[in-house]
Amino acid sequence: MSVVGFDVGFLNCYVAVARAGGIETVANEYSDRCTPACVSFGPRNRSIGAAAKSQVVTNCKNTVQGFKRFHGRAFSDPYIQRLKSSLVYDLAQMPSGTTGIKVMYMEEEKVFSIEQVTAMLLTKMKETAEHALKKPVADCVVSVPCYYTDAERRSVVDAAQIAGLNCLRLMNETTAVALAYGIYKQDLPAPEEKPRIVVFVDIGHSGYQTSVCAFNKGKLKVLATACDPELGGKDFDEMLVRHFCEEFGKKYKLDVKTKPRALVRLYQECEKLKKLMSANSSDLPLNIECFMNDIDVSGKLNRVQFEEMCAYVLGRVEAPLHNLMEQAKLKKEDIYAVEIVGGASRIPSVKERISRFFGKELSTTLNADEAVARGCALQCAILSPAFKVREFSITDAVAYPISLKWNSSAEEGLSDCEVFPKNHAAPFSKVLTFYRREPFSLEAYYNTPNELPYPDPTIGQFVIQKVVPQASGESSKVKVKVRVNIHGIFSVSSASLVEVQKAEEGEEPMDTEQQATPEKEEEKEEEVISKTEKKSDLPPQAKKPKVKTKVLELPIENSPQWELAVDMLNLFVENEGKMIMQDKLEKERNDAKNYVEEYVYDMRDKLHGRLEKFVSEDRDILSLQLEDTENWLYEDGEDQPKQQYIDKLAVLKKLGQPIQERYMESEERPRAFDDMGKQI
Ligand code: ATP
Ligand code: K
Ligand code: MG
Repeated sequence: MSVVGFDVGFLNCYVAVARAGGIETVANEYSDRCTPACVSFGPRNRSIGAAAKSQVVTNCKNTVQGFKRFHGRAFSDPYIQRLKSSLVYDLAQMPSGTTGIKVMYMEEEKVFSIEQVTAMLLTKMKETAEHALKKPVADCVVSVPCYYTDAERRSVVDAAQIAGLNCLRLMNETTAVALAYGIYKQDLPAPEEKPRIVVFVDIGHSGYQTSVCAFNKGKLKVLATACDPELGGKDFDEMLVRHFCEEFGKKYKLDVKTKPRALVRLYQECEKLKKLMSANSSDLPLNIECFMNDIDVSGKLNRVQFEEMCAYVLGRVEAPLHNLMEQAKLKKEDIYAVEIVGGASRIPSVKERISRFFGKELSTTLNADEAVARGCALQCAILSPAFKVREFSITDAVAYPISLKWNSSAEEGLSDCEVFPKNHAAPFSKVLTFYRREPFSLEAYYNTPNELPYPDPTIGQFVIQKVVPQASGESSKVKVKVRVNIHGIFSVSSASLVEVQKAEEGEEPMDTEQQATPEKEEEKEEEVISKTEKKSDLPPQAKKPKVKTKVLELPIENSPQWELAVDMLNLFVENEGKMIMQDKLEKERNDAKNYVEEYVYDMRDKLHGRLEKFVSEDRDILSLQLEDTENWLYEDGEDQPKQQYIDKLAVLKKLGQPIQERYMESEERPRAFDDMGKQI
C-alpha cells in the first residue's frame, strides 16, 4: 500500500507522499520538488522531467511539452488543429481518431498516443515517489482540472494504468486544494451550524479554475465550479513573445517565427521575465546571445507596459468569478476567505483583480505550487485502509450537466432526460426504470455544448442487452443504474430485469406503460441498492396479492467516446515496460562509460599525486593506457555496448591495482604499529 498524490500540471508536476510524519512533497533526483511536464526522445532512450527540459532547445522536434490538453480529444478537434501549427513537435492522428505525438525515437519515426506520453511522465513521478518511500508504488491519486470532461478523465486513468499505477481517484485540482485547506482546520463550524464558505482559485500555466466550497467539521462540499480552460501563465508568455517578436523584427530584421529553436528560447526568456516582473516594477532587461543568425538581441520592459499588453488576458479574470457566485447563489459577504494557488496567481495584476472582485484581501495560506499534490496525497491516505487519517468527507460537484437520450416506442421517437444537473453531488448513483421488451440503447451526452471545452458533447453509448418480455408478453421492468463515479466519470454501472415469476390470482399486471419514463431515486450509492429491492415489492398499504419476482442482471455494452480499446491499452502497458527497460539499460551503459572516464581522470591525477612514489616501471604502461583510453572514449568508444566499457575498465584496473595496493600497504603500516603499541 502506498499513499501518493500526483499533480500532473501542464508545465509543472509535483509528487506528495504520506509518511509517518505526515504529508510531504518529495524531491526528484535533481533535488527539485518540481518536475517539468516534459518528455524528450533520443536515439537510445527517453528523458523525462528535468532531463527532458534541458533538451527543449537542443532536441526541440523530439521534446514534447504542453500535452496535458490533448487528452480525450479527436485529432480533428479545432483546438488540436489550431495548436498544431504553433507546436515545435509534430502531432499525428491515432488509428482511433484521437491525438498522438510524432517523434524520432530509437532512430525510428514513432507515434505515441497522449495516454502513453502522460504515462511516461507518470513513470518518472512514480520513480520519484518510490525513491522517497523506498518501496514500490501503485496506489495513488492523480489530479485533473475540474473542467475535464469524461473523455479527458478516462484518458488520464488509462495513462495511470499504462504507468503501472492504480489510480484510486482522479481528483479535481481545486478539490484537492480545498482538502489541503480544510483537513487541518480545527475551527470549522459544527455539522449543524452554518458552513464556512471558501473560494479556491488555481491559476496555473494553461488553465484557470475556481470553486466555492462549504466546510463543516469533518466535511467539505463543492457547491460550484467555474473555469476558463484557456487562461493561465502561458497566455502572459504569449503576449510577451508576440511583443518581442515584433520588436526584434523591427530592430534586427529577424523573423523569429521561422526558427523553432529561437522561438523556444524566446519563450523561456519571456517566462523568466514575467516571473521577475511579479517582484519588480522597474525596467527589466531581456537579453539572448546568439539568438538567430549569430545576432545577440536585447530588449526591456516594465510592469506597466506588461499589464498594458496583457490587458485582454487580464480582462478575462473576472468572468469565471461572476459565474461562480451566480451558480452558487452567494453574495460576496458570504465568503469567509479566497484562497489562491497556482504559479500564475503570483502575477500582481491577477491578484488585484480577484481581490477587487471579492472586496477582500486574498489568502495565501497554502503552498501555491504544492497544494494540489498534497491534497491528492491526503485523499489517497483517506482512501487507503493502511493509513490512519482524520475522518473527512468530500463531496465533489458534476462539472457539466449530463443527459441521457433513448428511443422510446416507435411513435414517440427520441426521449431524453437530464440525469445529473450541473453541480450535482459526485460521486453519485441513480436508478432509472424503463419498461421494455427488447434490448435498448442509451446515449449519454452533455446538454450544454456551449460550456464544453471541446466540440463533441457525446459521452458514450450504452446498450442494455438481453432484455426480454415477461412470460405474460408484457414489457419487463428494467432498472438501470447510472453513476458519476469517484473519478467524475459517467457510466451505466448495472442493469437488471425484474422478472415476475408467479402472479397469484386477482393480481393486477405490472405497469403496462410502454413509454419509458425514468423514475429517479436520488440516493447515495450504498442506499440505492436496498431501496431498489424494496421497490420491487408492492406498496405495503395496498393489500394486493404477493408477486414473486426475480432480479436478473443484464449485460451492458459500454462504448464511451474515444475509449482506448483494451488490446491497445495492454499493448501500451507492455511497450511502456519495454521502454522503461531500454532506459534502464541505456543508463547502465552510460554509467559504465562514466566509470571508465572517471577512472582515467582520477588515476591520471593520482599518478602525479599521492601514488607517485609507488609507481615503478608500470607507470609508463599505465599512463599510456590511460591516454589511449581517453582518446578512445572520444572516438570509437563514444558509443559502445556496456560490456566494452566494463572490459576497458578491467584492463585499466589490472594495471592500477598493484600501485594502489602498494600505497594502501604503506598507509596501513604505521597504523599497524600504533595498534600494536597500544596492545602492549
Ligand atoms: P496547469 O495548472 O494549467 O496544469 P501547472 O500546474 O503546470 O499548469 P503552475 O505550476 O501552477 O502550472 O504555474 C505555472 C505558471 O505560473 C507558469 O506560467 C509560470 O511562469 C507562472 N509563474 C510561476 N511563478 C510566477 C511568478 N513569480 N510570477 C508570475 N508567474 C509565475
Ligand atoms: K502544478
Ligand atoms: Mg496546476
